[in-house]
Amino acid sequence: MTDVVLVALGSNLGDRAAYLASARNALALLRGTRLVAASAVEETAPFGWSAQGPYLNQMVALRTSIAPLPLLAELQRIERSLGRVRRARWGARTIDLDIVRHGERRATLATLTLPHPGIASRAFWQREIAQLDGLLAAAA
Ligand code: A4P
Ligand code: MG
Repeated sequence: MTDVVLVALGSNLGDRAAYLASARNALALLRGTRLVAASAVEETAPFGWSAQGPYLNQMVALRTSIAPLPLLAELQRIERSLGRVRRARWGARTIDLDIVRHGERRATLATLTLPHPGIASRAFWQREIAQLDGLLAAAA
């Protein structure tokens, strides 16, 4: 049983494009997982805390058998492997990986909200989701 999962990538420290590429590679290597589509990479102005540099953002679609909470743990492991240090919420980071959608699943746990509540307020996520939905429909 696999689900289509959308994962958002964001980086605003160091070699941002290289962090996105390393994260895509690590996601594609997860057990029981294929990376099936990727949106364009977009440069975006920071929201939240404004005294930080611009982000490169991208979203990818995975087909995976990994359930939401173990997948969140894998994303946090990848973040750590790419040098992410948790400082301020919404502060600068080498890589941030968020689960935007996990199939049709809904969750309101302390550690995981699905779908991600940021969808409504982030125009760049809405553009990336539209791109991925188009790519997935064309491949179906
Ligand atoms: N968490 C809950 N739901 C989820 C989910 N669906 N996916 C929890 C991933 N994590 C989820 O995240 C804090 C906690 O959220 C996690 O421990 C997890 O249990 P974090 O990655 O530790 O910290 P964070 O990223 O600073 O907080 P958060 O709330 O994820 O921030 P965002 O929403 O990711 O914002 N500006 C631009 N232009 N582009 C960006 O990508 N990103 C941020 C961070 C700020 N400004 C930005 C961007
Ligand atoms: Mg995050």
